[in-house]
This record gives sequence, C-alpha cells and structure tokens, in this order.
Amino acid sequence: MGQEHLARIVIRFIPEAEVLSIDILGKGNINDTYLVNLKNHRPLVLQRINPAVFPEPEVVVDNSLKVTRFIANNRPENQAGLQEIMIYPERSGRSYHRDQHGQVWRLSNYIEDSVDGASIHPDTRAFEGGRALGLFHQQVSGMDSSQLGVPLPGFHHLPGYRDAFLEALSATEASEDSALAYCLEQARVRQDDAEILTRARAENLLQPGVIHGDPKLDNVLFEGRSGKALAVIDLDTVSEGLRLYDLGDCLRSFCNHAGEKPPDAEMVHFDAPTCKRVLQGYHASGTRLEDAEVALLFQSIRLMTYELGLRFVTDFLVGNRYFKVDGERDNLDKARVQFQLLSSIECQQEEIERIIATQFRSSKG
Ligand code: GN1
Ligand code: MG
Repeated sequence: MGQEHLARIVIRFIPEAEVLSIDILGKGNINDTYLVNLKNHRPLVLQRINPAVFPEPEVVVDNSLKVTRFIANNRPENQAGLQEIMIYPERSGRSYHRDQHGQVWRLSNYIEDSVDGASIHPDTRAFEGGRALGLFHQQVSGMDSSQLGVPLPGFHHLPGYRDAFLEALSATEASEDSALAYCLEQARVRQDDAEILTRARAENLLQPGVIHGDPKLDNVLFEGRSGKALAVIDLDTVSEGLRLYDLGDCLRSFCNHAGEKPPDAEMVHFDAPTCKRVLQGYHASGTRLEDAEVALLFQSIRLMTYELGLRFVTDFLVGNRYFKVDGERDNLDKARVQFQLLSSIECQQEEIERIIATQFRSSKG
C-alpha cells in the first residue's frame, strides 16, 4: 500500500496531521496494520480491516469504538496500570474511513514504550497476561453485550468449525503426506467433543458477556523494565461470547512457549506451571469465575486449542483462503503445532485440573 494513499487516509481522521512516516506493524494473521508517526502528535495505529475475513468491516470498527468508550466512561477506580485504547472516529463522525476502493480503515492510539511478550520473563508475562485479561473482563463486565454487532459470523462456534472441516475433508483425496494424515486424524477423533461449550451455553450453565475474542500472547503489550501488562490490544473480535473462550485461548497461547510457528512442531508442549501463573494473575485482577466456568475451564483450554487446529487445517484443505500464509504449507504446519499442543494438554489433564481446583478452591469467598 503506497505511503501517500495511507497518509491521505490518516488525514481523513485528523485533518491537521503532518505524517512523518508510516511503517508496517506487528504480525497479525488477518488485517494490514501500520505505525504512523506524526509531527507534534503521539504515534497512531492505522489498520485496514480485511473484508475477506470480516464480512462487515464497519461492524468491527463500531464494536471497538463502543467497547473502548464504555471502558473510558466506566473506568473502575483502579486500572492497575492498563492504558486506555482510543479509537479515533473519522471526521465525518463515523467510526471508520471507507476509501475509494471500498476498504474500511480504523485509527487508534499506539501504546508507547511497550514491548511484546517475547522479551519478558515467562513467569512474569504469564501472571501479567492473566491479570490483563481479568482486568479486561472486569472493565467490560457491566456492558450489555447485545449492543455489539457480530464481527465474524460463527466465530468460536466450534460445531461450525467442525462441520466445515468435515465438509472440506469429504472433498479431499487420500494423501501420503504424513503431516496431513496426522492432522486429519487428530481433528477427526475429537469431532464429537465440539458441542461441549455450546451445549453448556444452551443449557444456561454458561452466560455470555462481552469478550475480547483473541487474547493471545501477541495481543498483550508489556512495560519492558517491570514486565507489567500495559494493554490488551486488537479489539477486532470484541463481541458477545463466553469468557471461557478468552480464558481457553489465553492459556492455549501463553502456555506454549514455542509459539504458533516453531521451527519444529515437536518442540511444542503445554507448560502447566505457566497455566498456574496465568490463573493466579487472572485472580489477582479481582475478577471471579462462576462455578460452572471453573468446572469447564480445562475443557475450554482443550477445545480452544482444538478449534484453532481445526481452523488451520480446514484452511489448508480449502486452499488457504482465510489466514495470511507464508507458503503453501503454512496452515498445515500451524495446524500440526496446535494438535501437538492439544495432545500435550490432554496428557496433563489431571495436573491441569489440579491446578485449576487449587486456584479456585483457595480463592473462594
Ligand atoms: C487470528 O489476526 P490475528 O493474528 O489477530 C485469528 C484468531 C487466532 C489467531 C491465531 C479474526 O488473529 O482467532 O486465534 O489468528 N483471528 C481471526 O494466531 O480469525
Ligand atoms: Mg486478532
């Protein structure tokens, strides 16, 4: 995307802006993200919301504006060091800018003097990541989730991902590829577990609320020196959902120190001590879980990992349409990593359930 085009978009939001530089930022799988440096203005983040993923990109921007405004207006006494995320509306008053090609853009503040989790000690980042997610849940807990639009139909609806996988599988010819055979088998053998969380929700055991939707390690920013969490970023998927989606996804991500793209899938395992630290941090935020959430927490870690494995392998089967890929096998490699992680989670079920029970038994009252 040309610098001039990008600079013109920035001016639609901030007419007096003098753009000094615009550079690609981050490593998201979906949107195009840029860091914008301006004269006499704090740096900003400009994003093109990917319409191939989000059918109504303007809903994504509207939701993020509603949530950030709610948080700013209902700021609990103690923000515990989290910085405010601000969405800049376009000068027309809309939350987004639509360019001449029909692309939807969002502008927000950049969290300065922050680093990603890679340079933070794993124990600290686990505690702080859990604490930041708990604070986010606390900040949005009074918000009516029905006022948010649906950014991504079917997002975190595991039975839907399972069905899409089975459909793609039925159109796939037998292959000698051992990585593919492994992923297909891992995906297939667990297909009947896809309803566990949706059933609990249908039975009113779990209540939906406002969730982040994508609280992975890359979406938490830290203060470099102290390691304190500064912000939970990437509000693309804020929507109505189960808090267990967030917790399961956060643990899936933080407890896999090898990351989503390790040089070798064999390096991947679920680190149970990290799980304990994340839960301690979540608890330290002051947010409390319902008994039914505690009872399904292990399953949520397992199922969010299964879900991402299914999504990656399905995207591979249908020809890499959803996630940005570095190469033809990228989605398959990433699926393999998630299935490896899933096996590691299942092998440690007793230990993980013991950690959960200890954390939440001791935290009652
Ligand atoms: C995608 O684009 P990014 O990196 O923020 C995906 C998440 C996955 C994540 C895995 C809208 O997030 O659900 O967990 O990749 N977001 C969407 O890295 O599908
Ligand atoms: Mg995201």
